[in-house]
Amino acid sequence: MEDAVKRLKDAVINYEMETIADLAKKALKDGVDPLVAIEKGLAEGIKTVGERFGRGEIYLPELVMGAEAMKSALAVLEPAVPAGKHRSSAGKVLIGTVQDDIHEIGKNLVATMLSANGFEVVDLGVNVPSPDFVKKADEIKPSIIAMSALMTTTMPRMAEVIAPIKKKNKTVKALVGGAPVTDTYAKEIGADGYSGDASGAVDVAKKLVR
Ligand code: B12
Repeated sequence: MEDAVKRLKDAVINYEMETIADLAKKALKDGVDPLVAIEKGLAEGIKTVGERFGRGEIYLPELVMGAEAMKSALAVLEPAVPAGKHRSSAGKVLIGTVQDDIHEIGKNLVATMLSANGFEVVDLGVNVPSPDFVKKADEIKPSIIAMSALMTTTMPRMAEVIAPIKKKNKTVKALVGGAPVTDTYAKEIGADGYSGDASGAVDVAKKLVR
């Protein structure tokens, strides 16, 4: 079983876009927990790819290939993530990746995990203009507004959304995340919660709506 997870990690690192979906299917057939396959396999693989890109060892086309490989495997694994025990809505979450940022993999994972755990999730997608977040929050009145930012340059967009939303709605909670985001930064911009991974996001979201 560990082999299957390691194999998925390597398949992202080696950009196996054609074969990785089959590997994911096989892992499921062999009884591998889809969440473990995602977090210990795919996510670790893309982390390695990102580090290589950061060190200048590989270039954008390789980064794109790694991401594409991860996405094909996710298409198989995400629907297999077991739903939480309670199906009644735990609360409404408005989620999206902030303006000028097109990274969607982590945001999608968080959205999947939240809905698997009973939250009603409205996903605005990526590169969401800050005013759109505010407008949609006004319209659907979520209990939580969740934002993802993957770049140091786009993190400040989260503050741009939190301030006006909180001004209008005193009870809405802001949950933030993404690789460069930290707990300290989250507090600085007035967010109510932060998590470094998708399972943690569910725990924090549950606490926020309690
Ligand atoms: C894959 C990837 C891409 C893919 C994205 C594909 C897609 N459809 O999403 C592509 C190739 C398109 C891409 C493009 C770019 N990228 Co890029 N990319 C990455 C990479 C390697 C991995 C990101 C990822 O998907 N990780 C896997 C997921 C599972 O992890 P995650 O996103 O961190 O999410 C987890 C947690 O953070 C958390 N989380 C995430 N969101 C949220 C939200 C909430 C509410 C909560 C609670 C938790 C949470 O839970 C998730 C699950 O565990 C990172 C490297 C890295 N270390 O992050 C670089 C990285 C983010 N990219 C980077 C850069 C520079 C770019 C480009 C500018 C490159 C270029 N020159 O064009 C463009 C940006 C375009 C834009 N405007 O957005 C830099 C950013 C540097 C910085 N300034 O901060 C990084 C750090 C790479 C590097 N080392 O230099 N990228």
